[in-house]
Amino acid sequence: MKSALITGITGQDGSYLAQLLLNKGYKVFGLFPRRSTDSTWRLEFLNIKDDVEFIDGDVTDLASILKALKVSKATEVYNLAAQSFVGTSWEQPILTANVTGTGVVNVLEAIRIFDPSIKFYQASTSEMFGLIQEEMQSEKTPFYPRSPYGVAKLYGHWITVNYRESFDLHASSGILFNHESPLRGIEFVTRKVTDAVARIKLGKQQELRLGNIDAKRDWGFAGDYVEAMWLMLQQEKADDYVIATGETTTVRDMCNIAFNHVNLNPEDHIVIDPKFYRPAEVDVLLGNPEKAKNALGWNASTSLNELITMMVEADMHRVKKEFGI
Ligand code: NAP
Ligand code: F7E
Repeated sequence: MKSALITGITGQDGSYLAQLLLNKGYKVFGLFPRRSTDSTWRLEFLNIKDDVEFIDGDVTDLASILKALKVSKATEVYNLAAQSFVGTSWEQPILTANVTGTGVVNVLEAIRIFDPSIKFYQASTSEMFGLIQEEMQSEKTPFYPRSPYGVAKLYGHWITVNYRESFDLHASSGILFNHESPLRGIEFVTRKVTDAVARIKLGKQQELRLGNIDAKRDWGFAGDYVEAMWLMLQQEKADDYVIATGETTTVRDMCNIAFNHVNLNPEDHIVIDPKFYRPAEVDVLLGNPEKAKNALGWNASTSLNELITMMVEADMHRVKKEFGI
């Protein structure tokens, strides 16, 4: 039986990836940082919490990663751990650098020391393109990060490339554009919107306060994107791939989809609040997934309409349950 170790297993992608790997017959281990409250709700939602094995550890603690490699005997390591909220990265830039940046080299060093034949996946991001240098971003587009998060991720990306080139590690970097789901954290804009839409529809909230609704993102479904991570580690040679839908939409239009689904008018509820503006914004992102399509046979199979509808429905269900409606 193949074993895999996932850092960030309790996050959105970690949970979907764990489910995918379990379905493929892997034994799945998760590096589990200590938290004072339970952080396993996503694994419970997918009904897989008891099927994965947690190993105490943190990506800022090299010794704990080494122990996790030893205990799990993993042949594939997926490094998804991060302080991943862009807004918070201006409030906690050093923590973001330590976890999202230096955390990557800790995992790579652990692999290099323990067993360099272990395959490695790094969760890179379209945030590295930031102030875009080309209208459609591909693996060849120069980077220009715009947040401490983007800067930390850029280090993670290049150190992955460097370990591949220096030590011949099977280390791949997936440059994933925004991907969402009913398991998305509530602070990210899609989930903030779908949760608010459900609460407004059910009479539990009146307004939705947002920042820059002219920003454009290339949004896909997380369930589709974790498949691409796995595919990268099944290739003979490690490489870097952009994972995206190839379509971009404003936050405003994404809101329209969510509100329209439950017959509400967004203009009656959205309030622009400068509190949610960022010190430096990424105005537009649009990914070119051609390489992944050709080399991995990967395609984004969920439209933004389907995705947002799925999220609104899930939040309607949750809010009804919360209020016993
Ligand atoms: P997420 O929901 O924020 O999950 C992050 C995970 O990392 C959580 O399980 C978190 O645990 C864990 N973590 C945080 N600090 C850690 C530490 N010091 N040691 C070990 N684990 C730690 O993020 P996601 O949306 O699933 O994204 C997964 C990865 O892909 C992240 O690296 C993110 O930056 C990257 N990415 C995401 C997107 C996207 O659109 N979703 C796009 C491109 C790249 P706690 O919850 O207990 O803190
Ligand atoms: O913001 C705008 C905001 O926080 C999207 C992370 O997974 O994807 C994510 O980063 C856009 C931005 O995601 C609000 O200014 C307007 O332009 O949902 P978000 P993100 O910053 O794109 C990348 C690929 C990652 O790698 C990250 O880890 O929406 N926006 N009003 C708002 N955003 C939020 N959060 N809240 C608002 O009220």
